[in-house]
Amino acid sequence: MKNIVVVGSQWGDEGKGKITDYLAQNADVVVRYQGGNNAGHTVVINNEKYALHLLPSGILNKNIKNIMANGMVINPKAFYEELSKIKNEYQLFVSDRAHIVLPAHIEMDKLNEKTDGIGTTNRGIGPAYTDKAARTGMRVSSFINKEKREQKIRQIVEQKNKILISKGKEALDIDAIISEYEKYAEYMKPFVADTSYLLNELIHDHKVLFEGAQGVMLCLDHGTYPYVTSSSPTAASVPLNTGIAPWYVKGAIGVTKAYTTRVGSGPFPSEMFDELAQYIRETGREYGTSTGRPRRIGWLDTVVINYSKRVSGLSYLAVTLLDVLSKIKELKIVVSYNLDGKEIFNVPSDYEDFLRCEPNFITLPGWDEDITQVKSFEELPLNAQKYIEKIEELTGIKVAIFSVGPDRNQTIQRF
Ligand code: 2SA
Ligand code: MG
Repeated sequence: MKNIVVVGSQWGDEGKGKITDYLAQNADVVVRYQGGNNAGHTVVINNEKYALHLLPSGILNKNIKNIMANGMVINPKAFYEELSKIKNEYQLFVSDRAHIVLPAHIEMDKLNEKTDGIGTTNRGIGPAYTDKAARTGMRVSSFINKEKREQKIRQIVEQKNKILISKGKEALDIDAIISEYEKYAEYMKPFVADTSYLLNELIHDHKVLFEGAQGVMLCLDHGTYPYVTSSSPTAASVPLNTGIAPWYVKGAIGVTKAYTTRVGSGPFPSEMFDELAQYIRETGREYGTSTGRPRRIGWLDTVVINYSKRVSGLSYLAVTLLDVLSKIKELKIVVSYNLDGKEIFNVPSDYEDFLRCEPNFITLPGWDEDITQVKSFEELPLNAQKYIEKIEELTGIKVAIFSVGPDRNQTIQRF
């Protein structure tokens, strides 16, 4: 399929990076369209490990054009640090309309966390998008212009300093930021482009892969508000966040773990708290790549997947970390919730209602075999095949890809 989006269909960390890396082998262009360095995944190539937070997943392939689109918020220091570690040749374009994350946004994020308890990544993402919506933010095009940059930094940091001081925090040194950030601006300048223009030129005769960060349940509009991120990880947000017509997007691969995880606070009906949760956490190495936080663990929830399908659009599913479920005797899948004595099949808009939802499960027999070397669907133990087929039945979406380990060759495409 040409011009497809990879979206997380749960609460992030579904293994989008691995699926994007796999699909990028056939892509000409990879586009990040929202979020910033709150995302995170590791790519292993030739035994070399790269932690990507901000950069598109195609950055390690010199033939791929990588675009950081207008919907992103970019921390210039993180940009500098991440990109200067990339030793291979690469092609990168940064949108002149993307917004800039400053140290003051990070301080505000930390401050807000104390009262809001969202469990953010403390990367300044929410406050940077707040400034964007309030029309007080700084775009990349201003950032690379010395005069505009200095004026904007002064404006933004002065305003945040007032709040920080009122909360008993230390004010940030504006002149020090201005002088440090000059270096990052000069570094970023050669990559800056009108990426909407560029993408519109490319999209007709190139294969474009749009790379979502986080997951649909963390969407500012459709997620478990206020326990969400401040952008939209849905496939539906791609046109707006990249500057293309909606009809250029041909489909979406919804990535889902074979179970569910969540970091940060907020409702999570299928969450488990027993030793099995700990077992899955250790077996699946369920710790945040950006912050190292242990992830909360739960059973697969098809109410969530069906909801993601509706609000984002999911043409196919990619089921990751199937190997982690090996050796578990019985596997549960959420098929509906009970809320106030009624069975519901949808995600309630009020997070407090969602918190009160009691999941209804079906139970499937597990499998004992190690499946990490499996190369096709047919090689999977019968119960693993049935597990996949049950997901298809409950969601009405075909599982086109599944993965049985972190390596590129442990990702298996069925059709
Ligand atoms: P923020 O920082 O404002 O975006 O946080 C708001 C909520 O969004 C969640 N969030 C994430 N959830 C899962 N993975 C994320 N990225 C990193 C990763 C996380 C990490 O890929 O591993 O390393 O801890 C991510 N980014 C944001 C966050 O937990 C809040 O619930
Ligand atoms: Mg991640």
